Amino acid sequence: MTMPDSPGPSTLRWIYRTLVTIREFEERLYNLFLTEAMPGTMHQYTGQEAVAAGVCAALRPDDFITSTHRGHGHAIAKGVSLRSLMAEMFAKDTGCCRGMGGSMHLSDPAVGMLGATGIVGGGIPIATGAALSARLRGSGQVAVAFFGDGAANEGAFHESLNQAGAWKLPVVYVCENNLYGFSVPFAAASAVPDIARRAEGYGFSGFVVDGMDSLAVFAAAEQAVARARAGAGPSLLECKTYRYRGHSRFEKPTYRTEAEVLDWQQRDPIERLERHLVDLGLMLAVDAARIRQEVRAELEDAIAFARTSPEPPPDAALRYVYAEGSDPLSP
Ligand SMILES: Cc1ncc(C[n+]2csc(CCOP(=O)(O)OP(=O)(O)O)c2C)c(N)n1
Ligand SMILES: [Mg+2]
Repeated sequence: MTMPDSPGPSTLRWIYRTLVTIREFEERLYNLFLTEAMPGTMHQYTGQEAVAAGVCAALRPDDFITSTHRGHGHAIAKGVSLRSLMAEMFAKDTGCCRGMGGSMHLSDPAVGMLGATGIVGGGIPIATGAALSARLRGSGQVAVAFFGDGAANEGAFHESLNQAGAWKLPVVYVCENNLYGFSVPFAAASAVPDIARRAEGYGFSGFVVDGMDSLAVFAAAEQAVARARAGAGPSLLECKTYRYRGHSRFEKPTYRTEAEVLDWQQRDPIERLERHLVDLGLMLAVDAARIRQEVRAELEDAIAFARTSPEPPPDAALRYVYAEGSDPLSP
């Protein structure tokens, strides 16, 4: 990869604020799930923020993303409102999926967020299809599939990459290798250490990226998106990253050591960008505290909105399953 220009001040500030918003959202949600009646479970993105923020900073508002079971950060970075996200967590009618999706099924087509899914690898063919749609419509849009290291061992990953390579589709595959699929270490599940290498088998390039460094992610994403938009086909970015919390809400990770967690926390993406912005003179330490307070106030507003929102009406349980007007029982 050639080195791109470094991002301008407004992009840097946007990335920083997005990192902080995702982190604060997850931390607040952790407590809400412990103390309030929130249905379902959740998988937290804490630690991996640089990937969602760095990639989405390189996208246009009308570009598409697909996400995973660990999707809160992707939704925030692509522009889903905190109010509609929080309301969705509370299963309220004002949620982005009318309270029927919950943490694992977030979507908002208006901002190009095509959906999170509980099916590991399920978003990869959807992003590939969105890229084909963009190609057929000549819209110039790019699609991004976010997925984990575990998903890279699913058939859907290989089928999608093969098709996208053959048709040079405008898609960027972003693998967040956080070293574990549930409790299974990646090294035990793959004969190759770098998922990025698999792209070669499908006729395009793969890159290993420091997934704790939002600017490294942004630089790699910017180039991959430019290639896709120019008709040069797909790319695979493997972002090496780490989740600070357990796999899901209740899990206490027994399969990794405290020392490993602490080691990754030394590379924290927020502190790293904060230092960089201070060095550039774009931010003072007091600005960091102010931004955090502003984000916390936005979150409290979103929580109050969610708490006071109505529940979906009972008859809505039968809606949105089949296309309106169709009768699923008739042949
Ligand atoms: C098709 C499918 N297989 C298995 C599962 C169970 N499952 C849920 S999350 C998960 C691990 C996924 O690991 P990875 O893709 O690395 O994502 P991470 O949780 O690390 O973000 C598994 C096996 C599932 N939901 N869907
Ligand atoms: Mg993983």
